[in-house]
Amino acid sequence: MHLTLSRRVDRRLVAGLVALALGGAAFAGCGSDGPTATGDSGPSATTADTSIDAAGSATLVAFLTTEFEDDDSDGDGTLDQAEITTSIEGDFEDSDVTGDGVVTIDDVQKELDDTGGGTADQPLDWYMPYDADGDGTITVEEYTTTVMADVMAPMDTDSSGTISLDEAIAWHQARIAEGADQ
Ligand SMILES: [Ca+2]
Ligand SMILES: [Ca+2]
Ligand SMILES: [Ca+2]
Repeated sequence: MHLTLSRRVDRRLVAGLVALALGGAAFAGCGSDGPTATGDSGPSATTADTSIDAAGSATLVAFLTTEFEDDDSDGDGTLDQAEITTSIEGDFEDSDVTGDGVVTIDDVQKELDDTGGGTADQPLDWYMPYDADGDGTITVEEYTTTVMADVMAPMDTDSSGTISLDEAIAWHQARIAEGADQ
């Protein structure tokens, strides 16, 4: 997975972020491209089904399939622990924009500088909820631990220790449905 920090800056996406994570592109596609009829960006909580529409779902599935295949380095159709760890560490490296081995508010600011501006004027955990000890620095250990606990473990619904594409899709669809509720 290649989730850039800029995607995570969107607070709605931060919750999951990760590995098979909330591809901002997929999320945005679901939210803005679908023929939702109302055209109203306000909370349209009247619809019983808050899940994404068919067009959005197809976008999500295509995105996740591509990301999944990238991470499934042995091509066996599941992500094992080694593949998951590699993916998470790759995401971390992508987030460490300054390349100093840790993620801090400086990385958020540099990402903003590189992608169109803005000021990182909130605590680090506002942008990236991985600073477990609250010291203003996200280490690869903190990042990996958080992602494993908050994303990978819940995603592995059959507790097989590996992630299937179906599990990844189901998890993301559920997160998006939650987002639509808010
Ligand atoms: Ca595999
Ligand atoms: Ca850094
Ligand atoms: Ca920390």
